[in-house]
Amino acid sequence: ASTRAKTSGFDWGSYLEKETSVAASVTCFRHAPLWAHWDDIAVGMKVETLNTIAVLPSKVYWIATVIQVAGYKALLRYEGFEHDSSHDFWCSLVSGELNPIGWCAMTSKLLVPPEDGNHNIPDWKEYLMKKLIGANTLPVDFYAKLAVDMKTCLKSGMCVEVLDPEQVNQTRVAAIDSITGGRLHLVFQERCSKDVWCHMGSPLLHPIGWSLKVGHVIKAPAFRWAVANMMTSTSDGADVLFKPQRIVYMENSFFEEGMKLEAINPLHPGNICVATVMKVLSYGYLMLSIDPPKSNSKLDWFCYHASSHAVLPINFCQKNNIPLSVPPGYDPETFCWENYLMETKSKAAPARLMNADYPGHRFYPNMKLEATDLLEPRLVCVASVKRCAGRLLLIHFDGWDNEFDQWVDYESPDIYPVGWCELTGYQLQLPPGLGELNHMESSQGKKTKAFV
Ligand code: MLZ
Repeated sequence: ASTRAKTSGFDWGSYLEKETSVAASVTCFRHAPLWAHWDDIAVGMKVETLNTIAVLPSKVYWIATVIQVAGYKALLRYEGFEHDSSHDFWCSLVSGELNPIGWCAMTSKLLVPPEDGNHNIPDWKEYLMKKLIGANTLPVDFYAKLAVDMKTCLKSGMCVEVLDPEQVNQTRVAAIDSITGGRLHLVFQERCSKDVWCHMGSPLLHPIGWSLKVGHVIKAPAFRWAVANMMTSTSDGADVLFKPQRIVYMENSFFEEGMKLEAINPLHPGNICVATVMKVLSYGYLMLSIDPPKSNSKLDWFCYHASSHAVLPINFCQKNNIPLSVPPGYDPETFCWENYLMETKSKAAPARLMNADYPGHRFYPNMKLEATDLLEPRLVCVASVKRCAGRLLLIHFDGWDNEFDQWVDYESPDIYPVGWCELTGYQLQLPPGLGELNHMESSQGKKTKAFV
């Protein structure tokens, strides 16, 4: 299929065709614009769009049918081409280039059939009448709904607490520098080796005062809270935007210090490790450490909410056939939880405390999407679902070594439908080898960790 608008240099449509992959549907991503309205979008839907094969001096339009949907993108065929795919084209459903049937009449635009497709249609009017009966089109308020979904109440200048990119056991105060598609670029007041980029729904992001409230370490004197608080309260109170965590009942039986479990390693999100609960904070937050637990140095402790997808019961890996990262001195092949608990004189965290809610999702291996590299969260990359295990998806970054794979929750705000970057104006990272100019053929070997 041909492309008509080569705006970004990368064409998801031809990439999907080349890779013989499908894209995960927009309905898989709760935080994506138009998520709740995407059921209106279906193959067979008819739209009005620019007729690019007309050789007329002025702009004319024609009707096209959606023959494939891939994330926010659609493959279209002009009406009258029937089974002839030679002029099919990919277009973003959210770019404003596609309009509902009736739009030309309403805005006094000309509908002119393409000249190229001599498809023996003597009477276009009659032909169209037949084709349009019963056909769906874009809802008239489609773009209005998109505009609503693209809005955010967060503003640059607002302050938040966020995980310190230099030290995983503490948060620090940051200010919002810019917002793109709900992704925040955060900057720190004092020198920091890294800026932070995260979606406003990220579990790493908290309202001012959060650390104090839950008992988490924060790199900021009380003075800074006061200043930040003032700044936030003058800007509509950003904390209303933070969705409340799942309520957990911590009385009677809850996670206890010393309990063992399996957890996604925040510094290596492709690894699920043997971990220990080091401290139970308020409101269901836990400080964990990868085994062997380092009780003398708290620097490696990290915080997950008890309901986080990253907190997993023992034997989760074994049941799902995922290699478990075991403590040094143990062999992953022979590691046995029962023995390990005996040797370390510890208990396993009960599986019933973990969030096993799994209403099902529609992700399957080999589906394509756009995914954040959690270790370099400025980067949103061309990626694939490699595996599914319960709520978890193993994301593979196309063109990168398996070493870069990362586990995420199926509801993670860090994954997006194909075409999300184009919609929001965020830069999409292409698979290495495709280069800026989209040389599809010149695929080099897989990029390995040595390039970091
Ligand atoms: N500095 C690193 C960036 C890796 C980004 C990979 N994203 C999937 C490198 O160039 O290796």
